[in-house]
Amino acid sequence: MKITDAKVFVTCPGRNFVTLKIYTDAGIYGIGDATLNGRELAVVSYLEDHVIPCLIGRDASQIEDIWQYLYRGAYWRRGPVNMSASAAVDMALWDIKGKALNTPVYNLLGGKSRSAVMVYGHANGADLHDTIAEVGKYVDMGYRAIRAQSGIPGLKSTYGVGRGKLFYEPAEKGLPPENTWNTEKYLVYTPQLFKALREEFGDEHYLLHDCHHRLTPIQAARLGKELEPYHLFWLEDTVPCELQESFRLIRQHTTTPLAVGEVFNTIYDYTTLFTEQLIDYVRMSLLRGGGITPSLKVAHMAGVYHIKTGFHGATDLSPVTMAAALHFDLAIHNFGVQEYMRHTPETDAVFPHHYTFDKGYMYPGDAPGLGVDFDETLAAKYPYERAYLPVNRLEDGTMFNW
Ligand code: CS2
Ligand code: MG
Repeated sequence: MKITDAKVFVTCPGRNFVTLKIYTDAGIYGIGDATLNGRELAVVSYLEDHVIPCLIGRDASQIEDIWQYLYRGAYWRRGPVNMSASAAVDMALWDIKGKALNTPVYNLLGGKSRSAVMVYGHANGADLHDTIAEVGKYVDMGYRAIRAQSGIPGLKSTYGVGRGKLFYEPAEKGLPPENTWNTEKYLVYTPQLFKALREEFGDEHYLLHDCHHRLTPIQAARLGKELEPYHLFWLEDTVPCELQESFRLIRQHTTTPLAVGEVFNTIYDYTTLFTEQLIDYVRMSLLRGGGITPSLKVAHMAGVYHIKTGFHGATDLSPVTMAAALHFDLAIHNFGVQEYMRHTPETDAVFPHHYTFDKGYMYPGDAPGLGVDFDETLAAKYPYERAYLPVNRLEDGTMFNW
């Protein structure tokens, strides 16, 4: 089965998505997600100008070889643009293989290891009262696991709290907006928030929280320690993750479970974190990590060190990545939880899919391949709109992390 053509589509049904469609001489096509939030067009060019010409004529069934060809063959390894492009190709090829063999992708990955995929939703509130109310909505929808983020008293706006309920969208149209940050205010407030949440909802639900890389190791240690009485499911991205060794200090001080990896893109970003058992959950998305093929290796290596998966599933990953993640989550042994930020109805209409949500769990469905499609005609009605993630500065103007 030879690859005959591949096309890239950019659409903005509320937010930008980049989609790759690979066609074969068997009349079967596959689709992959190539969306890189705020840098979408770089991946479009990488695919159109540098990847697609090398794909034509290759055997679509040779998924591992094509992945290695793109990774090793480029000479310039790693990086979010390169790996997102490779991920789109990889997802599309798994989709094609599933359709060719008339079976859902989870069957090709070893079959079901569980019957359902536990997901966590995002409860975002402007303040403590509002956040309690938002968590309550997720409790009512039947979620077992809920991430709580809140505006900080004394700070005008906070990344990760955002506009829109249920359809939280991190990027903003136009040029990057700026937030102002104060770590001390955040550190004082966050334990109060989780105390209030436990008092309101008891111990039944898993609670999660994302620090968005804003702490130093000793601040992360302090927060982890102060959150211990509220036994979080995980504390995510405490420090900027380039320095894996910084987790040694955090780990020494707290038993709060740690999750890391949404900005990582290869297995080499994890070697110290895994081998020294410095984290509990690996967060990389299938999209940022180069697709299903390399992510299987990351998950398997994590499993050796008692580390589970909790893959990224934000709205800036299209329903194609969501579908691929659900097949993956169903199949691997060391699955922990899957992030699920709901897409808008406009996005869901552009990407008709078989996956479903029921009482805090998701199911990829049994359609052959990934079970998600792309409506080109509808997509064409939503042209690309420039949008960026906000930037963050300290109160004195110093450029800071998210
Ligand atoms: C967040 C994301 O889902 C998460 O945990 O960190 O909202 C992330 O900031 C965006 O995906 C960035 O594009
Ligand atoms: Mg995050």
